[in-house]
Amino acid sequence: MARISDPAILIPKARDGDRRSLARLITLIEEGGEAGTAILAGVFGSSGEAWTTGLTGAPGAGKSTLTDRLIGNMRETGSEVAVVAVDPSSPFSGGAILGDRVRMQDHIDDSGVYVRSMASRGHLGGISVATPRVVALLDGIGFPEVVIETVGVGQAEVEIAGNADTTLVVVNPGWGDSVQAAKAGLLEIGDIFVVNKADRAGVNETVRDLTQMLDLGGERSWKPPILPTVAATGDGIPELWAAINEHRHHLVASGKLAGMRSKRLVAEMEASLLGGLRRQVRASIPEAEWADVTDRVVGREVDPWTAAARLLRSLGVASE
Ligand SMILES: Nc1nc2c(ncn2[C@@H]2O[C@H](COP(=O)(O)OP(=O)(O)OP(=O)(O)O)[C@@H](O)[C@H]2O)c(=O)[nH]1
Ligand SMILES: [Mg+2]
Repeated sequence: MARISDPAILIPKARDGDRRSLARLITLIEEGGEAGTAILAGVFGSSGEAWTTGLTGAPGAGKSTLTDRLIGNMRETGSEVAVVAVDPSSPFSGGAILGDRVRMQDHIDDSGVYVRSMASRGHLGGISVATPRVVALLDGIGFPEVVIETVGVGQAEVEIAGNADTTLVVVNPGWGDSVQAAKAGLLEIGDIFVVNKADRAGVNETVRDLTQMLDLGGERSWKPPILPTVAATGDGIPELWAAINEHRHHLVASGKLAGMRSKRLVAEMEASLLGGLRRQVRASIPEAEWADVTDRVVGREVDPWTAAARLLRSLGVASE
């Protein structure tokens, strides 16, 4: 049987809770192209309602365990939850560790929880391109809560997490972890800092270090709380859930949410436009010409800037 790719069939089925149709829609979006765009157009009208919570932090910091706990809070009101786990797949890991990253133990049999893992380097070529689209789909399909788990190792992963409405930065006790978080650019994007594995030594020091580093960032209208948790036992989770809701109310009441979401829509349009142009430009240079030009650049016969300017001129595009 041929696989169905018609959004007009798949979208209503996915809305009715058919997870196979939803999985197919996500795959089509990951593959890009017209089918993906048609799907996004089909659900856009009913999107903009989901709350997205991003969790990022070093490998093994406890993001999945925390997510598992938070799903419990989200499910209390009956909200369906979708979890997107973004794997910073490298040629070395090959995404083989995906399975372990996303197992949501406590909710494995709950049909109201949908978990999907995806590679941050997908078919669309660029990094992290598909994630905001998949989140838009889950939103448009009707999930009121969407959780994005990313390993905060690279800029792309940090960007993905920073695209959430509420971003949790997860660190562990110990000096090294908060310094690593700072180096990875996580201090800027955190709305809430979680010091998980607070059953270990060094919690107070880590809270103090984070407080100091965040103070260096200057005054902000939202002062990110720093909360110790033990995800393994549930300690500190009620406080974390309260902080997430507080942040949500802050964004709504201050009017910042509307501004943030407007910016995100424009950024998505721009990213999509530039992605298309990049592919088109590259595709319109014949392979032989590309090989010839790169050979001459590598041979230092021509500098890379002049070579690019000539190529652009030959395509009728003004150079810089
Ligand atoms: N001692 C202790 N262990 C914890 C705590 N929370 C999680 N763990 C353990 O830490 C390990 C990693 O937890 P995960 O939730 O898989 O961490 P993660 O950040 O999702 O890991 P990756 O997705 O691989 O980056 C597991 O063995 C957990 O049981 C905690 O609060 N205390
Ligand atoms: Mg994980």
